Amino acid sequence: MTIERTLSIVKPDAVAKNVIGKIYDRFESAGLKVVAAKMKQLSRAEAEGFYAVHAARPFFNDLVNFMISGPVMIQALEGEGAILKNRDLMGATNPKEAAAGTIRADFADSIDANAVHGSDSAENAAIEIAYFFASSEVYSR
Ligand code: IDP
Repeated sequence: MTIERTLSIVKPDAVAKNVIGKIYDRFESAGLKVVAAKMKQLSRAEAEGFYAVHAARPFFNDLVNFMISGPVMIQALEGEGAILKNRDLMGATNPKEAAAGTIRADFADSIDANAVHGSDSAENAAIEIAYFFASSEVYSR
């Protein structure tokens, strides 16, 4: 395994539920380090740009509206196999299908309001981290 970085977002539903700390605990307990973090209310343009790959999907507008409905907590996570490890911690996109003990099984309500985002590849992780953080804001440790 190599040391990787991945981009994670605690989505508006989980911020509103006041479970940022509980979700961070999942990351840290699994050996992932928070190496950059910021709370932010995304603009419509920022959310549309972030999810541009989904622009043609029928759920795109709902997704963007949800992502701008409240502040999000954005972080870069670093650790061995961080991308897959974070996806495992998150669980399936639809919380009804998410394995027991995953973040989405425990904190998400629906496929729309599903608590967290996590990069799905090394290529996307690099793009997504750079979307939200300058390299000087990422503290490798
Ligand atoms: P992921 O977040 O597990 O990587 P993606 O397929 O990349 O899932 O989709 C991005 C986000 O779009 C999901 O987290 C979810 O919030 C939303 N989404 C995906 N599929 C649907 C759907 O069929 N209906 C409504 N929202 C969806």
